[in-house]
Amino acid sequence: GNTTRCRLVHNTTSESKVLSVLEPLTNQNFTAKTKVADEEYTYVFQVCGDADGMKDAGLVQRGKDGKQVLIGNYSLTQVVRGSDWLLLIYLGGEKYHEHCSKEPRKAMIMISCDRSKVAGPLTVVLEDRERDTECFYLFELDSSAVCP
Ligand code: M6D
Repeated sequence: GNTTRCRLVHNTTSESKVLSVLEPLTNQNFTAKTKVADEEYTYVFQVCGDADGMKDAGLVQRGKDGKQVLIGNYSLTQVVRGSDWLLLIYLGGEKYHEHCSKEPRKAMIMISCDRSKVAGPLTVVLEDRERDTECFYLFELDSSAVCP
């Protein structure tokens, strides 16, 4: 299936199996907008596919000027599943210039069980860039795909 296009950082059978539950969410862009102070962005997310048409990008940030910033790459994926949720992590985004010790950006997408919807909408929780390392962009999405 399409979820095999994601490359897992830790390539184990159990992790691939977890990822495969997201098969119904592949081949579509999920978008969300944010405005914090004077910063306005559109985020585009895909499950194991080119978000916003950017190659290897699973999560892209677009500014008002249309400039794309890679937040996370689906060729560097991690996934964790609990009873009624799944956390998808995309690593290897564009490096910060000033924040977070100039580390690469990273996206975390928390997908929670909701039997009433196939998927969506995508919501932006926050970007935490006020720390030395391990900064992240956090998103949420509801989907029946992760229900027990
Ligand atoms: C902007 C956006 C913000 C990010 C900021 C980091 O373009 O991607 O989400 O926090 O860049 O700025 P620096 O200067 O640390 O690269």
